[in-house]
Amino acid sequence: MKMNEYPHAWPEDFKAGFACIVGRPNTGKSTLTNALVGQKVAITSNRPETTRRTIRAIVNREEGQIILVDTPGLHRPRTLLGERLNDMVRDSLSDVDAIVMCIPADEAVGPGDRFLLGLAVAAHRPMICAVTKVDKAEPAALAAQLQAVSELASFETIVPVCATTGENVEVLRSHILAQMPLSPPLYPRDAVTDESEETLICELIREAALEDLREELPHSIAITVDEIRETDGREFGGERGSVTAVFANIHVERDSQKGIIIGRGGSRLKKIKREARHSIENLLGGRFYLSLHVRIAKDWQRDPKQLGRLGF
Ligand SMILES: Nc1nc2c(ncn2[C@@H]2O[C@H](COP(=O)(O)OP(=O)(O)OP(=O)(O)O)[C@@H](O)[C@H]2O)c(=O)[nH]1
Ligand SMILES: [Mg+2]
Repeated sequence: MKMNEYPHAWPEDFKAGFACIVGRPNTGKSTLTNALVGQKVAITSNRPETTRRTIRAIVNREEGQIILVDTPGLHRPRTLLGERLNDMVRDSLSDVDAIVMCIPADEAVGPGDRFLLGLAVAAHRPMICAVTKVDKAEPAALAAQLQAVSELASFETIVPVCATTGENVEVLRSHILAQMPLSPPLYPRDAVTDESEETLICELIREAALEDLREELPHSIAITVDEIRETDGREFGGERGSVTAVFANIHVERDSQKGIIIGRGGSRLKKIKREARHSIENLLGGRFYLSLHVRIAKDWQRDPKQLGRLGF
């Protein structure tokens, strides 16, 4: 490798490009994205349809840079929101240098995978298959799944991977990088995402709010931010020193849901605040103060006007 003479030099054979991560809901796309980056950028949960916007997360290596595009899980839409989420997946397929399709090791390949595969094939990009959650399958079942996947399409490569233990994550990273074109770095080489502070804050608040929720409630939650400003901690009765104050709203669809989010004596909302602040400080650094308001946006998932206001 011959370095050029600039202070922020990169090798002449440096590669950089985009790879989107696609798959059915809950297949481990966002967990895998974070594992590939080596830091939590995308939110995750054990509920399907957690990811609601494409999130760019950046993998930096000596020999290259991969901009991962984590996408919502492709599913059969039941609401206008669902249709918008699927549109995001379709759009991202056409704009990348490689497609990483996630199929879990512990679930049979089904019509949802085949439908997505059809879209991916039509995008004419190199495709890699990540067989995710290998810790959840016995060796024989995993072998059968790898066989089934290999018969599905002509993937460049198939990598069994476990995002939670890190097994084979480096192997997958190298295979993705191999598909990237020769290019100088596209982002600063210490960046982990190019999402705005506001987007990341909204996502992390939603992740905290999703925890422990059941039934349809996770789908009913949306977050907006009214204001982010720098201030002194004493303004909110905290310690002296600079603090970023965030004023945000948690939108739900019904009055009964509002009560669940707030919890008895406000206990649940307090927990959401504490956990969201913790993860925001971890990702963005510095001290944060969060003010969260729970509001009702009736049936927003089906209402084009409200969807627009909530950023979809
Ligand atoms: N056991 C195990 N669980 C995993 C693994 N990867 C992800 N999970 C879990 O699977 C669930 C879904 O993970 P996500 O990363 O949110 O899945 P996703 O595909 O991004 O989901 P959507 O954004 O809703 O489409 C979470 O509870 C994860 O902790 C893995 O390698 N092993
Ligand atoms: Mg996700």
